[in-house]
Amino acid sequence: MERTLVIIKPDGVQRGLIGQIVTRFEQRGLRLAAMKLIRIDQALAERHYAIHKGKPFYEPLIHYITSSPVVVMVIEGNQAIEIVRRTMGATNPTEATPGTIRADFGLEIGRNLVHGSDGPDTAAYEIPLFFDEDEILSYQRDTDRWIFE
Ligand code: IDP
Ligand code: MG
Repeated sequence: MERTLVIIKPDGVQRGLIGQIVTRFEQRGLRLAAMKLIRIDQALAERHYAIHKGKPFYEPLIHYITSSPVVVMVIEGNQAIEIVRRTMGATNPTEATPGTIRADFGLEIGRNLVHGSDGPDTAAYEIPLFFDEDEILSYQRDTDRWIFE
């Protein structure tokens, strides 16, 4: 099982899309291992987006992600990282395939609703930024045998 960090960004929360976005992941069969509503402060935003420091969109990105509460989740499943990324769609909603979250709910790259870790190393870095080990739950669902082969 792979774990990935997902964030419903401030626009998703403000626009009342938490339920619909969580549903996209739930209906695929992915399993929630952790979830909470938080406000990301400046220091946490800078750690989370450290890789983008110096890029032209960095300052607006930090402002955006700290501007209002977000929902953070740990989502798990076989190949969860890639499946979450493909469920979210391309970074720029203009290029995202219809049927993905970013295409179906978004228009602009700086308001693209969701974050998902982009690889195993990134997930291993990002998850502990947001969750203590005891906040991440290991459990089985009765439906798992109908979802995981
Ligand atoms: P990702 O979220 O699909 O992994 P990244 O390249 O890691 O995309 O960029 C992180 C976030 O920074 C994006 O989700 C988006 O919110 C923002 N971003 C990336 N590129 C641009 C840009 O060119 N203009 C404005 N915002 C951008
Ligand atoms: Mg990224």
